[in-house]
Amino acid sequence: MSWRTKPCSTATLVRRLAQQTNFWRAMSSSKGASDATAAPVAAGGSGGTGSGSGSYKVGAKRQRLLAPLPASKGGNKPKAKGAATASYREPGPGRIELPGGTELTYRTDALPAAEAAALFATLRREMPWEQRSVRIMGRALPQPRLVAYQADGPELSYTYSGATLAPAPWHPSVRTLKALAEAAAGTRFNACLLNLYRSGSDSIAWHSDNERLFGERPVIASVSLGAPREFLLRCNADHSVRYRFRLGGGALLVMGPGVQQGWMHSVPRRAGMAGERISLTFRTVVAPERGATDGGGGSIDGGVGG
Ligand SMILES: O=C(O)CCC(=O)C(=O)O
Repeated sequence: MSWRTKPCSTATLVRRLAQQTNFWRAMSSSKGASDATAAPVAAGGSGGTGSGSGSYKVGAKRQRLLAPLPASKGGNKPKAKGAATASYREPGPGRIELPGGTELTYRTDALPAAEAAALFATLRREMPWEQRSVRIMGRALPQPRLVAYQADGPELSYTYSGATLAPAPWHPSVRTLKALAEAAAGTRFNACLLNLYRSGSDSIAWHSDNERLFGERPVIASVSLGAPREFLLRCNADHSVRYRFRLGGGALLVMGPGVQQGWMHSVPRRAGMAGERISLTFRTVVAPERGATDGGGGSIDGGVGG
């Protein structure tokens, strides 16, 4: 496969990220407490999960909350016990310690806005996006988003929800973002699943990426481009323990070791929300021969996030 665009400078992006990483390290060690101590924001608003506007306190410091997102319109009823009373913690960017000893790294500006917009346009145009059909309880259904998959080699195929993705070679822009994600996560990735959410009607249901081909405690890093969407995280042991992040263009989220074992994540449907979003989720396939073996962490397309 050949690509039309020139990649942007990996070195510049990685240097910038390293500077930010040092900044966050300094911040988190001086702050002492993790952002996860932020007071939870109760779910509310009209039928949704809360608007997320206003401010909240982290330790002694007051922080501005995320800009409001449109409230959900039905179809996103939480199923789990305790979920009806769920409230969401909405930490600011930085290193976030989750209950249970795992952690996330969250950045809102890993890429400058102009670069994020240019990368979105390139990948929107040049990726071989496909809408897959997945088997849910014996029925074939179209996935509510488009996907593309790239990896180091053809042996790194990825099977989930009963369908196999054969890897394409790296697109230069994806390779650039891989270097950015690797610098943030401190690990090497050999595969990337890209998701294209065409509007608020596209989504990804509660799931964890704990398939055995990713090994015991995988690190997964995502880069977001395009329109902002909510990314939700909930604790397997207590579904009322939840976090919400607003992943706008240029945001980066690293889910550290253990997150896929103790938590599920989703990008819920937000009917009426316009704007396309691309997420690039970088992973390391360690056991390609186990590609078809599900780790049992929930069906990626079996429900609606929310
Ligand atoms: O779009 C996102 O940020 C999440 C994607 C995701 O959960 C996945 O690809 O497994």
